[in-house]
Amino acid sequence: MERPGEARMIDLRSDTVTRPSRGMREAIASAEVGDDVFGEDPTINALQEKVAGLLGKEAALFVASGTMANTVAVKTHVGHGGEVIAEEGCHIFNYESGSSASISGIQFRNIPTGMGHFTAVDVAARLRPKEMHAPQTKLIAMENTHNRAGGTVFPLEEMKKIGELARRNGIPVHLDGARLWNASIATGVDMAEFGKTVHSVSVCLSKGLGAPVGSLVAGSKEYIDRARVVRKMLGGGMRQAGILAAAGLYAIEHQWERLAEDHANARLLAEGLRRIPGMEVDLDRVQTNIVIVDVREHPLGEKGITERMAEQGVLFLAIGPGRLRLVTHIDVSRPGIEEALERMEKALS
Ligand code: TLP
Repeated sequence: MERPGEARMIDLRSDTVTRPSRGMREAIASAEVGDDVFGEDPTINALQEKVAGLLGKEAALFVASGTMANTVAVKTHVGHGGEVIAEEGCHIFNYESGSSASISGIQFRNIPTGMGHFTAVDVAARLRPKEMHAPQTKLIAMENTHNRAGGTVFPLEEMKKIGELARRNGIPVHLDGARLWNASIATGVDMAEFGKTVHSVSVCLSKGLGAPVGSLVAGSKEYIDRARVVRKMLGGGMRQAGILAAAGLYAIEHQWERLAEDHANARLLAEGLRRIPGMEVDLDRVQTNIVIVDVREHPLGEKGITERMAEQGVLFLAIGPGRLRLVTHIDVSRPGIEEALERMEKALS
């Protein structure tokens, strides 16, 4: 879909930058609403039911953002002083302003990985002994797809093994599935298959799906009843927010399947960027809509490159020394990607 302004500015900073499509705005305008703190917003109720079903869970709860979804999920699982096993580069640990520590009072035990996914063996080695000197393992958290690793998919088979290990040890598992929509499209595996391996899942509507706002946490009915209290405590109880839920329902129906286009565009982008001297892309990581570029050998460095390309109307992020991140999404179609590549080859070769 071509959008006005695309030729001028190509924004690949994130899949969060998308604007609601015309159909989505119509769905928003005609949404039926009620007071959701009383549980009376029919559109929110419909969205929660829909997403719970997609994730193979009994219930789901609509929240404002992915960060709030993860915060509510963690706080509902873990009391103060608990330890959470999670991957080193994961979003919960690195990009949520320390909410798990400050709001839930937990500490992390991190697993370093290259590709963003760990194994049941990695987890087993980090379970704490049940004795008074040790912090107690209270949660295992996974991320699928893994943002910082480059949109990589956490393999279902390993998730199953981790889920079994966790169950044997009486520890819950949370999945940050902000981009589980992408994982499902990339693998052909139903989201419910991933969802069944864990106790709680968060998903975002405002990433690749293209909705303006909103995330959900899903789990058992008992868990979601407790999560609703945590959401209220955090000030996240919204009222006639069905106008937001309507965008989410529209996105699931009309803008989910098309993520395959974003994945194809990411591959095109990755292959093109590799032609620029000083830019390296590990194609094994380009499994969905994120492209991580290693520019340690490029004379301009990550900062110089982002600045020069911003002048040329192509936006993306430097996410660490020698690392760039480009994300494909609904507002940049294939010609937009080709144009971005052309401008980059010209300005950076
Ligand atoms: N990620 C954003 C930034 O915060 C980095 C992005 O541009 O990718 N889980 C994962 C895996 C995420 O990537 C994000 C957002 C979140 C949770 C949080 O979602 P929001 O931004 O809605 O709080």
